[in-house]
Amino acid sequence: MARLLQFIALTVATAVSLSQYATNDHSTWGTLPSPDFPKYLIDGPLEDGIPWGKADPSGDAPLTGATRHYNFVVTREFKSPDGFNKSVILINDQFPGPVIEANWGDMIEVTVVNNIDSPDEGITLHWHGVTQRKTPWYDGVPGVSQCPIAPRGGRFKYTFQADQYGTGWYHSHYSAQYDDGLYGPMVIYGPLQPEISYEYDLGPVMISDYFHMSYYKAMELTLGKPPQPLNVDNNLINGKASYNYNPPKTDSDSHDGVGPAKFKFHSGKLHRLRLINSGSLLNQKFSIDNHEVTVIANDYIPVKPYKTKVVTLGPGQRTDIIVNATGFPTDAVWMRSDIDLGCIETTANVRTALAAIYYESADTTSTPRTTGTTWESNNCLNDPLNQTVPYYPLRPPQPATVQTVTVTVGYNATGFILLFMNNSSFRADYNNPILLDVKAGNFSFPTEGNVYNFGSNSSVRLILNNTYSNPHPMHLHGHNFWVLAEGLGTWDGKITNPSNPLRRDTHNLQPGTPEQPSYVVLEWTQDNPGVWPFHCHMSIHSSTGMVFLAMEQPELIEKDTQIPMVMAQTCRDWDRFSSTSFVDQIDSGV
Ligand SMILES: *[C@@H]1O[C@H](CO)[C@@H](O)[C@H](O)[C@H]1NC(C)=O
Ligand SMILES: *[C@@H]1O[C@H](CO)[C@@H](O)[C@H](O)[C@H]1NC(C)=O
Ligand SMILES: *[C@@H]1O[C@H](CO)[C@@H](O)[C@H](O)[C@H]1NC(C)=O
Ligand SMILES: *[C@@H]1O[C@H](CO)[C@@H](O)[C@H](O)[C@H]1NC(C)=O
Ligand SMILES: *[C@@H]1O[C@H](CO)[C@@H](O)[C@H](O)[C@H]1NC(C)=O
Ligand SMILES: *[C@@H]1O[C@H](CO)[C@@H](O)[C@H](O)[C@H]1NC(C)=O
Ligand SMILES: *[C@@H]1O[C@H](CO)[C@@H](O)[C@H](O)[C@H]1NC(C)=O
Ligand SMILES: *[C@@H]1O[C@H](CO)[C@@H](O)[C@H](O)[C@H]1NC(C)=O
Ligand SMILES: *[C@@H]1O[C@H](CO)[C@@H](O)[C@H](O)[C@H]1NC(C)=O
Ligand SMILES: [Cu+2]
Repeated sequence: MARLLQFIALTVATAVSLSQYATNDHSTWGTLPSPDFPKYLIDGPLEDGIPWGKADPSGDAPLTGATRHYNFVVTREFKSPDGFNKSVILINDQFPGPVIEANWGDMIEVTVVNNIDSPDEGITLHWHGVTQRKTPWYDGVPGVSQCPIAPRGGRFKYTFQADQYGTGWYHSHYSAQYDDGLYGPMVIYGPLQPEISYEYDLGPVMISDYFHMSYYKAMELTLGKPPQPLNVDNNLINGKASYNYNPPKTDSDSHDGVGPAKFKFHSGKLHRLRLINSGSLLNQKFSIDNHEVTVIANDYIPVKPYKTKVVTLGPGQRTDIIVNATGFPTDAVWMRSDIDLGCIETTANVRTALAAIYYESADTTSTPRTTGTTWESNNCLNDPLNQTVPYYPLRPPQPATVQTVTVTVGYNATGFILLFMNNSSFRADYNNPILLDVKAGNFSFPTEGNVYNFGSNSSVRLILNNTYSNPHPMHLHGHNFWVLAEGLGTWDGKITNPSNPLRRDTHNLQPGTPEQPSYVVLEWTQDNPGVWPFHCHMSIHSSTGMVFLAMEQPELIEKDTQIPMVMAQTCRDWDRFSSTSFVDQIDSGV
């Protein structure tokens, strides 16, 4: 299965023929000078020199008392991020969206206004990896935790604690809408492993596979009879790429030489980069030519630092790295991310996302001439479980309940090819969020809600059995899970690093077959009452139903939590909108 893939040197035009406004509007991601993010945000007196004080780095978030306010106005505009003119979604006129910054323990308040009107569509924002403890209402999943925010001025304020620290992102959870650009990064400052230090924080590096067609069109093809495989048109870094096919493609609606994202390195200094796979489909292999990188965190979990040349990122995953700028002051090198096409039947016009890194004395109008490193496709897995060890150990308990769920591909009653979890393909009801039903004491969920009631069990162990020949970056809301084991066939019951297994919020499950399924064994503690989606983060897979809802401590949701007024108001607004406009829910809805 593993194949040795050689990088092909790509020709990239140096001429920049489109303005920043034409490609990314007001966004400055990927332009020089590189941002230098702070180590923490200062406001008010600092306890012990840092806002989170003496909080245990592996414990619950402290309460800093600070609130970070953001206003997001969401619109649709024609932009040409890679030279191709497309209707994309902007936040505050930016593609991709602006950063949300907070210190660990702060409150974050984001007021979202949906000004989309061409065509009218709802939106939600999900804060990937934030556990939303005590605020399950603000998880941002339509039909699960809320009704969509109605178009033409609908407004919703999300309020939640920055209860994790490190690198994250937010994105729409409405259909596959984030493919059109409704996403952005989150940086939450917090404790750093004592042996780690760095001089510069270059901030988020968002890597996105990218379609020139709209997400809606992509879903139409995916849900066609028969389904059409998708072609990935480009691979963006911080919303930028050149659109120079090799051989060049003549396309009446495209321009040459938009130019890649740019970053600055300072020779001899250590730089932190916050890698995010914000794409919808493909596994990415990230590297920096002629440089080794040190991995310090996966998702929101710090790990024992280790060196590598290539970082693997499935959609939804993040990896924080430290890079020593060991080159000469005049050097220019490529940062690159290769699509791993080894385990999925998608085609791609562009395999490699490129961004230019210029050392302090390099000519920033020149094009780097470096070549990439080689990597081996390991069946779309992340790094081996025994290599990635959480820095702050946490031992999983004996599980209170163990469940197996099997992923299959099949037909629904009207003959569409969909994905099934234990024989049931998920579909959301935008007008009837399950969490609000639970709060109202209504437990008669529709079958296609795929609600698994784990009740008051203190912990859940899940064996996910995959018979489908695609990888799945599996993501659980509301939790970091332990990854106890992974493999092909039947789990032998052995746990990797039993006293401190890998933890994160998204993990790649490898492809399987009906004869030899692949599996991953996950576990989490039930310390967060809510209704938490567990789903594949590839948008075509969650859109075709590869989702279940882990219902946790429903009796506590019913009795102990205060539901904000805005939840019912948002549903009333959505009901009014959807009663007068046809809502074309083309897919599972999430
Ligand atoms: C992009 O396409 C839209 C719709 O066809 C058009 O109105 C707009 O002028 C185009 N923009 C550019 C830069 O070509
Ligand atoms: C970074 O690289 C420089 C050489 O360019 C070296 O002198 C320095 O010791 C390295 N720093 C670390 C922390 O490895
Ligand atoms: C991890 O496991 C693999 C396969 O069992 C083994 O070859 C490798 O040496 C192990 N690595 C570590 C760091 O223990
Ligand atoms: C999935 O199906 C298997 C086999 O029928 C069953 O044992 C298991 O309980 C089901 N999982 C859930 C969460 O209901
Ligand atoms: C089958 O799936 C398609 C596509 O999601 C959907 O439009 C159709 O309503 C589904 N049919 C049934 C009977 O659920
Ligand atoms: C799914 O349905 C098939 C056919 O009815 C049945 O054989 C199989 O056991 C079911 N699988 C699960 C996991 O429930
Ligand atoms: C309970 O929820 C179901 C499914 O969402 C809905 O059809 C039903 O009308 C609800 N019942 C009540 C009494 O609200
Ligand atoms: C524990 O979870 C199982 C499903 O996995 C459920 O059937 C059972 O009722 C739960 N137990 C309690 C005490 O909630
Ligand atoms: C996993 O899926 C395969 C293929 O459908 C099935 O034979 C096997 O029983 C499943 N394993 C479990 C533990 O459900
Ligand atoms: Cu998947």
